[in-house]
Amino acid sequence: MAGNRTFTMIKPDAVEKNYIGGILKMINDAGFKIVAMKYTKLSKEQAQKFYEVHAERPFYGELVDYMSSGPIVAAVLEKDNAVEDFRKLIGATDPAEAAEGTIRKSYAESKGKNAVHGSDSDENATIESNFHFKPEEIFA
Ligand code: IDP
Ligand code: MG
Repeated sequence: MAGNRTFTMIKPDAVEKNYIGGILKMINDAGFKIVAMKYTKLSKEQAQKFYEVHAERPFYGELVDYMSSGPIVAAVLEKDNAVEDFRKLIGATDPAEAAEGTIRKSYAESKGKNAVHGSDSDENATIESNFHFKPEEIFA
């Protein structure tokens, strides 16, 4: 059975452009409840660890530099079928390929600077939520 939580970050490009409010509105309007949220900044070491699964990919260095370049918003979201439904809401990695009405179509500028992160499995949603939040910081 699919889990009911996912993890997101509003990435530095979207924070810089004052898109936090617009993105959170799309998230709420799509039926997700925010159960934890933090305005924070990743150190280079934290970004390296968070994106460790991509360490062998050619864009890893660029991704780590970018994700540690400015503040982000990290959040845990709750909804039935959260992981799959949130991936649909954010759209394709490359905004040029993202469907109308998705967050990346509305707010992302490029495949790298793509406005939001969304977990790709229930297992990773738990790992990524635990990376940013202690259990007592999540209020369901
Ligand atoms: P996802 O965020 O849609 O799950 P992934 O393939 O998991 O996409 O890649 C993680 C992140 O790495 C992307 O969101 C994006 O910020 C960055 N990224 C992916 N592909 C590229 C690329 O070709 N060039 C630069 N950055 C990339
Ligand atoms: Mg991914």
